[in-house]
Parts: sequence; C-alpha cells; structure tokens
Amino acid sequence: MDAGDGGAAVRARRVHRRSRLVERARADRRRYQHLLEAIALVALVAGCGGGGGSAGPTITVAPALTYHLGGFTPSKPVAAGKPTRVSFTIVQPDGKPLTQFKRGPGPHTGVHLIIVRRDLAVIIHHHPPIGADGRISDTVTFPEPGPYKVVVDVYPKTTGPITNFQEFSSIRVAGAYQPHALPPLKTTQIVDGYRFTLKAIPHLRAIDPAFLDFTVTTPSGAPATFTPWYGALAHAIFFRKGSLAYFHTHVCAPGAVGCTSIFAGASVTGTSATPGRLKVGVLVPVSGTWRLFLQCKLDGHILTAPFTLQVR
Ligand SMILES: [Cu+2]
Repeated sequence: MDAGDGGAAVRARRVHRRSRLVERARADRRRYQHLLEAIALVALVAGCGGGGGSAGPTITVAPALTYHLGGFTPSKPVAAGKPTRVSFTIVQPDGKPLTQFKRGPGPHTGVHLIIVRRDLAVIIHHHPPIGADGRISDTVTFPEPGPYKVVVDVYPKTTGPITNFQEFSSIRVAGAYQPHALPPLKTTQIVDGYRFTLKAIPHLRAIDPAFLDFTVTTPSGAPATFTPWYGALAHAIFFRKGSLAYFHTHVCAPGAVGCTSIFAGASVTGTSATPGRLKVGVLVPVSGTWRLFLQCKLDGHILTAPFTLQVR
C-alpha cells in the first residue's frame, strides 16, 4: 500500500514556512492557557460540590461520554518471547465500536499501535488490521519482561473537529523487570550496520517547533535510500521519561500526500529530499528527558534508532 506514496512524492515541492509554525505555536500556547483555565473552573465547581460533609449543595456530574477502549486483551500478564494477541475496539461516545477510519496515502490512517516499555528500552510500532466490526487484533512478541504502556493512536473518519486522538492501556509481561537507565544522548547510533547521525546537539524547548537534521548511511557508507513505510519515509516517535507522554511526527517525501503531522494545530512535518538525509520535526508538549525512536525502512529492514533528548 505504500508503493504509491513514493510515486506521488515527487510531484510537488514542499515549502517550509517557519514563521507560520511559530505563529501556530503561539496559538497553541493560548490554547494550553485556555485549557488550564477550563481545568481551574472545573476544579472550582467540583470544590463547590464537595461541601466537606456539611449541608452544602451537592452537584452530581454524570460520567462524560468519551471514546475509550473496549474489550482490551490481554488483561493478565503475558509471557516474554511468545507471540501474543492484542485485541480491542474503540468505543465511541454512543457506546458503539468505531468502524470508520481515515484511509488513503500517508501515515495518518486507521489505528497505530505503539507499545513501549516503561524504561523506554523497548518499542513496538504496528498498524494492525481493523475488522468490519471495528475489532482490532494484532500479534505482538514482547522481547523482555516488564510493564508496557500501550498507545492506540486513532485516525477516525470524521467530518467534525476530531482528526486524531490517543487511547491508552497497559500490558504486563511476566518475569523479573530489570529497568535500564536511559543513556545520555549519543549523536551516532548504529543499527544493523546502518549509521544514524544527529548533526548537532539540539536545544529544544517545550511547545516550540524545531527540526533535527540526521544523516543515515548504509553499512557500506553510502547515503541510505528511504522506502516509504506506513506512509512515511521515517517515523519519529517521542516518549517522555517518567510520565511516558507521547508525541509522533513523520518525515515525508517532497509533495507526499497525507503525510503532514498536526499537533494542537501546528504542522511539524519533516522532510527528506536527498538520500541519506532526514529532517525530523519536533514539538513536544512539556519539558523533560525524551526518547526519540527514529524508525525507517532501509533495504527491506525496519530499523529503529533511539536518541535521548533534553527539552527545556
Ligand atoms: Cu508514524
């Protein structure tokens, strides 16, 4: 299905408008501010209803109608090293499973299943098939024991304002969990002989769009040729150490259709116009230590290069 992307890729040239990004980032900050104000208001209302057990008024709030995961399995610890079936539906606010998803070229379709171990030492990224009844089933082999966070990144087919949202679950892989300390940034990572080099140590700030420049070479030292995989030349998946906050962006071929990443209204699409070069967009919501998993397909291998990033 990705075969068409590369062809469409070369038609137009992508123009970068950093000023627009910055403008949008400002709009995001305002949006975050509004969100905080809304939360404060809710807290205030909740405080009124609390009443401390005295004769104050009581406000009963019915549970919000939201999207959530239904029938998530496995619900018990699973074995490491064995194929495990992971299955669920996305339940809509009306209680029915979501069955209509975005389709077409680019990475923003269907459902993405991203599973990360709590210490960020293991990541799994699949785009599983979706049944006609909305049930999503995948087979996952967990390499090592420990607690895993499951991120279900959903692209519903909607005409409304919701274009993408995430649902979360967890899976425990039985056995002794030996968390790895997150290593400091190494600007060069060698994965299966392929060399990923971050050209400069970045100075990243929360809610500030930025781009990271990478070079990628093959085991023989030639510039790597990126094959579209899941609709993008590369996937940049970010998780924050501790909270496991999540952000995901893509590197798109020039003119690729449906590849632009939107985060709170801001576009941070990376580009790669030349073999061996990747420009990766970053726009993480909070400061802290983040782990970037840079994934791409080279000569038929799916490779994941991890980088530790400090965001102020
Ligand atoms: Cu992706």
